[in-house]
Amino acid sequence: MNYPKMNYSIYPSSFSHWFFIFITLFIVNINGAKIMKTSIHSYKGFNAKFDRPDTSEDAGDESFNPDVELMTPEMIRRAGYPAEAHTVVTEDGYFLKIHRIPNKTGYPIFLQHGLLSSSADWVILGRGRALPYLLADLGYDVWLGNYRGNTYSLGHTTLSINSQEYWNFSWHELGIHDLPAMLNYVVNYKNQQVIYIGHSMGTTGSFVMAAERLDMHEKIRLLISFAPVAYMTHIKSPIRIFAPYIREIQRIEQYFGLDKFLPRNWIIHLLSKYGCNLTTKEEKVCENIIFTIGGFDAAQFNLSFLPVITNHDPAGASTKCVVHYLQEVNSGKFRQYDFGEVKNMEKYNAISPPDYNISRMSIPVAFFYGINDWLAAVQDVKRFYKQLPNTVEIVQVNHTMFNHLDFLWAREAPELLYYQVLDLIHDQIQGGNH
Ligand SMILES: *[C@@H]1O[C@H](CO)[C@@H](O)[C@H](O)[C@H]1NC(C)=O
Ligand SMILES: *[C@@H]1O[C@H](CO)[C@@H](O)[C@H](O)[C@H]1NC(C)=O
Ligand SMILES: *[C@@H]1O[C@H](CO)[C@@H](O)[C@H](O)[C@H]1NC(C)=O
Ligand SMILES: *[C@@H]1O[C@H](CO)[C@@H](O)[C@H](O)[C@H]1NC(C)=O
Ligand SMILES: *[C@@H]1O[C@H](CO)[C@@H](O)[C@H](O)[C@H]1NC(C)=O
Ligand SMILES: CC(=O)N[C@H]1CO[C@H](CO)[C@@H](O)[C@@H]1O
Repeated sequence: MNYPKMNYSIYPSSFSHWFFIFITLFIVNINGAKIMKTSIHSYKGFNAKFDRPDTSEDAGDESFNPDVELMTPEMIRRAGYPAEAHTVVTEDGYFLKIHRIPNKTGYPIFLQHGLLSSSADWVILGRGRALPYLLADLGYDVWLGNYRGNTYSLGHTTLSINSQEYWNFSWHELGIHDLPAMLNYVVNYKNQQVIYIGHSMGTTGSFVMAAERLDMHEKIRLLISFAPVAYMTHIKSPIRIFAPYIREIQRIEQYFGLDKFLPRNWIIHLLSKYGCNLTTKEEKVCENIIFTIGGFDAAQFNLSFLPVITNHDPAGASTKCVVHYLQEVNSGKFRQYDFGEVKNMEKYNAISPPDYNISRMSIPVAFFYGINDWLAAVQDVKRFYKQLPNTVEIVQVNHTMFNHLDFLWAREAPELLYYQVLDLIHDQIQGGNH
């Protein structure tokens, strides 16, 4: 019998793609820190520092920034504010930590971090500059959420954090489980509505919640979105080069269990303590690695925060969160996770995943975006905003280089962004008291 001629080879034709992606993911996930070490290693003067034994670390070492080792509540206390930590459990069993700068009589404001981030990132700018402190100074009750899988929210009622099942979530689950669990806790605690401020994946989760959890609508006074991410068609971040290979990435993820994206480990830890305390020129190396994904704005970034930031980030996330974003780059839609046709049929009873129903997102929304943002591109942000049914305002930050991370760490973030946000919050709360 004559079989149709096919292009047989030992490897499937996509093998080289596969291989490239596997190696890249492998490097990024497991050995990323080592690569950093190697590249920085080649800089003169680094060896002596890096090879210094790790034992001398804190005591009497003047090059050590005290915020490097601190947990969020300790950073808050060091800045002169009271701090609390509250634990909640989600419907699907994940333990989450909410940090709080309490004010019993204050209106509750809930802040939610983005991808590979944690509550610590909100307070890095320090007293008189960081948004949580500005809010606390005005008498608000400030709550800082932590998504599952980050440094502070590791733990589950039944699953081990080393299991694949634990890391089996995308930002869909963050939106339908994590945010409702944390916000319900705050709403019940205060017996009051909350104002929500999200950054990056903190906005994505809130959009999922607004579309899927209609029971949450009455509990949230206003969604304030910094660098809103829903549509991703126009992202400029280099991570978009992975988007065409997303199917392969998912397959590799299945086989090799790359379920946890960019884990924190001791090398990153060590690097952040000594590795990034180099000359200004050498510090650029560290900068580039951290800022490659989000874009960089040298004028707004204060290098003295670098050791603190590298120690707290990346704070851990699931590979599925990244994969779900890359699916959006390809599809041009804001929709649920794509499991592949067979499993989509099983789960959604359709070949493609369903779109999130934007017309249902009736919580009032205010957008703030930067025009140099590599992840939340202006076209995507505006397209999404126009479709939302209940909008308050959309504001372009008045700075040509303002990027994704400037929402947290820009030198002039208070002047360019936060003061305006404080006015908006004030107006909203006053408006409701008429
Ligand atoms: C709480 O906020 C009020 C203003 O709303 C302020 O007068 C009070 O001092 C604050 N309390 C604390 C403990 O900061
Ligand atoms: C991950 O979750 C999906 C459903 O969301 C399920 O079909 C799949 O079996 C899970 N995989 C693992 C490894 O738990
Ligand atoms: C950078 O941060 C340090 C430490 O918080 C601060 O002392 C310094 O004034 C900041 N520099 C600028 C230019 O903002
Ligand atoms: C989206 O939500 C609106 C309002 O609840 C509803 O009328 C519409 O049928 C929904 N669309 C889809 C595709 O489910
Ligand atoms: C934007 O900033 C420039 C200078 O940095 C200033 O002249 C201008 O008035 C600002 N525009 C708005 C709308 O605030
Ligand atoms: C930002 C920072 O910690 N800089 C320190 C780097 O290390 C030298 C000594 O090696 C210190 O003098 C700097 O203060």
